Amino acid sequence: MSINTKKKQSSKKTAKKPAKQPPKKVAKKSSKSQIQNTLPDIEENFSEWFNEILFQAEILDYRYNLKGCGVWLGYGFKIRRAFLQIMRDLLDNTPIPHDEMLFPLLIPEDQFMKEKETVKGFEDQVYWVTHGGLTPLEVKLALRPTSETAMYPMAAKWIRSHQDLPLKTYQIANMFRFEGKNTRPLIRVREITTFKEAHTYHESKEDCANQIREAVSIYRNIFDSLGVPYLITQRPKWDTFPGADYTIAFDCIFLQTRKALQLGTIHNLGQRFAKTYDIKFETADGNQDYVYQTCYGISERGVASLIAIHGDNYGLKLPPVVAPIEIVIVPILFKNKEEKVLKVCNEFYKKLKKEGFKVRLDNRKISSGRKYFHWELRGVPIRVEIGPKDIEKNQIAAVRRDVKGKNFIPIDESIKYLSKLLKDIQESLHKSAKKRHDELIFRTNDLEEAIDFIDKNKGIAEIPFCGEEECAASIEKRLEGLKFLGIPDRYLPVLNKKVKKEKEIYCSHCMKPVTQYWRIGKTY
Ligand code: A5A
Repeated sequence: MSINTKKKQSSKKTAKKPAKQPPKKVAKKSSKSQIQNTLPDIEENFSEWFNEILFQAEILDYRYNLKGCGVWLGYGFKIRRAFLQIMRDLLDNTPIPHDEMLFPLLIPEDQFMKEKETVKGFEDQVYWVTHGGLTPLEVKLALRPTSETAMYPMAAKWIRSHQDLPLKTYQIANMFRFEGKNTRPLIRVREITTFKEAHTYHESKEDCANQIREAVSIYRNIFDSLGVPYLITQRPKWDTFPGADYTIAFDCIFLQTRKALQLGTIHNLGQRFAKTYDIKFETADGNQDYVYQTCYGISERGVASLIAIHGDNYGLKLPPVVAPIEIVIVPILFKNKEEKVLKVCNEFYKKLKKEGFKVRLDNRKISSGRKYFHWELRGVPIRVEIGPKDIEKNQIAAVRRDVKGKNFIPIDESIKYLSKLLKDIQESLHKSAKKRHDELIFRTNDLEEAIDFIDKNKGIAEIPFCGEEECAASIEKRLEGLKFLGIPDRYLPVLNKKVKKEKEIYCSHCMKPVTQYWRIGKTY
C-alpha cells in the first residue's frame, strides 16, 4: 500500500483549503528501529491521526469517488469481522435467541411513507431510486436508512398469536443515509456498511421493558469486549428516535477531542409501529392486541471507537479479541545463524498455531526494525523475538504493544505465559481507557463552570436540569456544538430497581427544583 499516493491527495486538499494549524508530523523512532513514523500527533491533531491510521494500517481506503463511502481493506475487514462475530455470538446466545435474517435493501415508497414519524425523521436523509433502466418507476423505492418499514409489514404476516411471541430478530446489512453534516470515515458515512439492527416483538409492556434491559446488557458486553468505555444516557424527548417512546444511547467520549460519539441506541417503540403496520396477535384470553416492540442498532462506529480509544502516536493498539494477529514472531537474524533461527521460529509458529493463537511469522527479508514498526502501527498485541542467544538459552522474548517492556520466557512455559499475557492486555487496555474516560465527566451545580469545562474541551458535564426543551435550547446556545445528551442511567426506572433522586438542586436555566443531573457536552 503506497502511502505516497495518499500524501499527494492530502497535500492537494490542504492547498485548496489551508488547515488552521498544519498537522504536526511526529518524527518518532519506533522502538529499536530508525524508521520514521509519519502519523500526525494524536493529541494535537486527532482527526488527521484518525484518517491517517485508517489508511496506513490498511483498515479503510476512503479515496472512493463518492462522499461518505469507502473501501474496507484486508486488515480492516478482519477487525470488522471479529467485531461482527462478538455481536452475533451475543445475540445468538440470549436465553431466547435472536434469529438473524436478511431483508431487501429497497422499500416501496407507500410502505415507507405509512409511518409518519419515520418519514418526518428521515425525510432529508433518504436516497430514492426513481428509475428501472430508462423506465420511470410507478412506485419510487427508498434505499433503507433503517429497516422498520421494511420489516414490520412482514412481521404482521408472521405474528398471529401470543404463542408466536416473543419474536426476536436481527440483521446485519448496509444502510444509506444522505448525511448533510460533515462525513467522516466510520463515524458519519453515507453508506453505513456494518449496521446491526435488532427488532423484537412482545406481548406486553413489561416484556418490552425486560427486552430493553437485555439489550443494554448485550451492548455493555459488546463494548466491554472491545475495551471501549461508555456512558448510558436516555436521550431528551426532542432527540428520541422517530416513532419511539424513548431512546437509550451508549456514548463514548473520545479521549483526545473530548467529544462524545454515539456508539449505539436502544429504542422502546411501544405500540406505535404495530398500529401503523397492523401487527396484531391473539392474547392468552382470546382478545386482540397490538404487539409491543423494541429495536436497537450499532454500526461501524464500534470499530471507530476501539481505534480511537486505544490508539497512540505509534499506531493502533488492538484488544486481542478483535486483533487479526495476536502474536507476531520476528526472527532476529545474524550472519551464518539464519537457518537455525528460522527453523526454530517456524517450529514455534506451528506450535502456537496448533494451540489456536492468531499468529504470524514475519520472515520477510527486511530489517527487524522495519518489522517492529510495521506491526506496532497495526496494533498487534504481542511481538515475540527469537535470536541465536535466545535459542542458546531456550527462551523467547515477548514484547507487549500496550505498555513498555520485554520479558524473557523459557520456551517450555511460553504457551501458558502468552495466553495469560493476552488476557492481561485485553483487561489492561480496557482498564486504562476506562480510567481516562471517567476523568472526563464533571458534575457541577454551576452552569458557568460547566460551560467553561466544556469550552476548554475537558469533557462532558452533568448539570441540574428540568428536562424542558426551551430551557435546553437556551443553554445550548451558549456554546457552538453544545448538546444535551440526556438523562444518566442511574435515574432511569427501566434500568434500576431503586431510582436515584437528587435533593435541593435547581434547573441550571429556569431554577425550578429538580431531582436529576443531565449530561451535556460536545458531540460528533
Ligand atoms: N432502527 C434503529 C436501531 C436506528 O436506526 N437507530 S439509529 O438511527 O440511532 O442508528 C443506530 C446507530 O447507528 C446509531 O446509534 C449510530 O451509532 C449508528 N449510525 C447512525 N447513522 C450513522 C452514520 N451515518 N454513520 C455511521 N454510523 C451511524
